[in-house]
Amino acid sequence: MGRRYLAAFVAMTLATGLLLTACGQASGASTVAVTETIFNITVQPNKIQAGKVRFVVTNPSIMRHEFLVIRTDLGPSDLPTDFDGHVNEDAIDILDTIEDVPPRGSGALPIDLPAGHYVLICNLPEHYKEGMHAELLVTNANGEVPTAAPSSSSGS
Ligand SMILES: [Cu+2]
Repeated sequence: MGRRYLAAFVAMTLATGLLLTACGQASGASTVAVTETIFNITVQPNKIQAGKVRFVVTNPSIMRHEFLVIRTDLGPSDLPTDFDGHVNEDAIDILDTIEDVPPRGSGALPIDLPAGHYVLICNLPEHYKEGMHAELLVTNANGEVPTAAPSSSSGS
């Protein structure tokens, strides 16, 4: 008799569990929910505090995607691209990647993010050019988003 209710309860718990772990499981890590579709990326929230971050990337679409975390002061659509519309991965600062976010699947990426300006993209052929890019702001203790450190241009 109670079986049906139990099943419904379990289903509900699983559904809300996603939301709850975002806040509950805390221990300092913030969860950023990313959704990759054809061809768009949404980020929730798109402004967080520096520190441990867990990206949970969901792909409800029927197409494979990937997920790149890039530190840059450039706008989401202003990254340097090759002739074929790829972002030139040698010319940008990639912090980490999920190589494969399967169709109707998901992936998770724990990462430690310093304060700064980030762009999240999918760099499969044409995907970036078609609009798969989004912005993420990571604030320091003062709530500011510092511009990139005097970084990669000063090669030794
Ligand atoms: Cu993609």
